[in-house]
Amino acid sequence: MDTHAHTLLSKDVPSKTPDQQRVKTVVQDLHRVLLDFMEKHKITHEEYRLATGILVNTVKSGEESLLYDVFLEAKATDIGNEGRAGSPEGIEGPFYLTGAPKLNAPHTLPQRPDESGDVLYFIGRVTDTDGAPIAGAELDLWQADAKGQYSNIHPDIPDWNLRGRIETDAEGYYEVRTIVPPPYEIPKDGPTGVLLTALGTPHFFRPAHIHVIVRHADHEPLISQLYFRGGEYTDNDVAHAVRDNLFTTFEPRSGSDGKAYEAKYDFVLKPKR
Ligand code: MBD
Ligand code: FE
Repeated sequence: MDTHAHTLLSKDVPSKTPDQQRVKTVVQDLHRVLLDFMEKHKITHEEYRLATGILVNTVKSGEESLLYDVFLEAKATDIGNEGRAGSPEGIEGPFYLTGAPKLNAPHTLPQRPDESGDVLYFIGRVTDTDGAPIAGAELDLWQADAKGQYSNIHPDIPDWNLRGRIETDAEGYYEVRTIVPPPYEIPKDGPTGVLLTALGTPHFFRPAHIHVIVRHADHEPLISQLYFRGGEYTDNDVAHAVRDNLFTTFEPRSGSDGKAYEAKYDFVLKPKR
């Protein structure tokens, strides 16, 4: 990861101004928990400086979001999913960028002429919580290439490669052609990898996945991340973010010559109040 600018673009200001009493309550409690923790373990000044150094290094290496997303994001997403109407959310991860190109039907995610990877058709339908189809819903998609790298983040990939925005048709259906992504390996040599090593992680992988944010003017946006049934590391994701209701049905696409697959997932959006 080499770009602080892109991190700034995507993780800029919170969309809502946080409630000041809520901020005070949770930050005070976090502070107390950390002080209790330091007392419990008799954290020395040397250890304290090591810890602040790790946080500084995450920023220097562009891993500040990666670190938190690997260790903490799934918990926030689970809490948001408690009692939630409509489809569950999945973790966003560190690599979302606003402003991906809008694509016209038939949709194909931007890719190099010789893009590696098996062809994948990602298809499904978007409905509301009453089952009514939602026409013109936007799916803002991003995924890794066959080497497990994301455009605009990792070097030597054309801008916006395997990132794009598509819309559902009049009956709420969508279809986009892309490639089957591989598992994603957290860099071993950055601060996140060093911490995982210290914890004795058996591997550094996340299972293959497709990221998508589904939006429609009259509905609440949905941040999702879909996995492939039977895929490697779906049982032991280093970010602990796989949930049973985030699997696509993944199968060979019938009638197509060569290797092609179809992954299907239907989204349910909840109306804005
Ligand atoms: C990813 O692609 C991702 O989605 C997360 C959560 C962490 C690292 C890489
Ligand atoms: Fe990802």
